[in-house]
Amino acid sequence: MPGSNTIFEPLWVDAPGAGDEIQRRLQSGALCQELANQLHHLVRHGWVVIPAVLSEQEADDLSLEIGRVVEHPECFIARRQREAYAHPTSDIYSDPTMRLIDYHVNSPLARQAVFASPIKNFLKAAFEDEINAFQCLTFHYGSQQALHQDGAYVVVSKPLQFMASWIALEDVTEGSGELTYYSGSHKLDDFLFGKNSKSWNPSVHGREMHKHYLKTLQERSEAAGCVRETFLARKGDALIWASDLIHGGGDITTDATRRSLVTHYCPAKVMPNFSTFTRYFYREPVVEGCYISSRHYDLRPDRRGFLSKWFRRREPTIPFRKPAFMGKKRV
Ligand SMILES: O=C(O)CCC(=O)C(=O)O
Repeated sequence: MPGSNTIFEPLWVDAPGAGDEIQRRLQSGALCQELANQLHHLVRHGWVVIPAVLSEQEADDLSLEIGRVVEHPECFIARRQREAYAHPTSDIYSDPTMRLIDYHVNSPLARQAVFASPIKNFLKAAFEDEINAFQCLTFHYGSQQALHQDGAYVVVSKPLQFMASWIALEDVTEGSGELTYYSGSHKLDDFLFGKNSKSWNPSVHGREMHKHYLKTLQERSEAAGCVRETFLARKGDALIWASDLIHGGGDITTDATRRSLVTHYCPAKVMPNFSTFTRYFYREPVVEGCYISSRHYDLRPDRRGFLSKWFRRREPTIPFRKPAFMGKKRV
């Protein structure tokens, strides 16, 4: 559970007594043994590995497809961390700071990965609700992102009620900027920006407070006895983490790529903050009980995209959408 002093409403798996509750659900037959083990791991450590959510072939297909986004740059969004949004150029395969944003909108393969059955079953049990995959990033290289908690930047109506998955699209090698995290750090007390915010708003809280926040994360984790670990994933493995887990991208010391897909999910009853300022907020159904939404694309059913030659050969197919919002101004 997050620090017992949290002022935010947790998911049941983050609440006091979650371990006992998992056992009760196991005994009543509401949870199978495998899910109960995964949930116990999440409760204790703030993260859990689910191996082989994608086959090698599925991971390769997705990588190949990502390798072709520059054929339709107008339909995709890329961004260097905290810089302006842009359409992708071949930089996305050479610049380690580049990532594609909301790739799940235009890719059936990404949607299948995001809602691969073992991930879907786990999140359904943890959320006790339908699932909304509301943000999705692809990485070609390690991000080298500083240690952080997602809630500082990913804003939803209940700040503790979302999770992330990290799916390896290739075997991860040492020195490629492996995902790194302080195990158990999701139990630290809240860091509050201002009086009551888990998210950092630069114009309200200022850059100094952000620097201070980043500086405290390692100190607080180590003072609490949390151990730093890395995820040396095999192709197709996934790691799921709780919103408050302190994590980031390790240092890159080799030329190796580290292709991966990262998704943020919330229960359907929790609202991503962008629903308050994009007039087109919509949850598009993908498979039973699973939806996607996007800050950047208008997914409403009457806003059809066009069928790309890419996807005509695949079933089921979806039309390509062009971004409606590149993050420059509010719509
Ligand atoms: O993949 C990484 O290196 C870090 C990803 C991450 O921290 C995030 O998406 O929140």
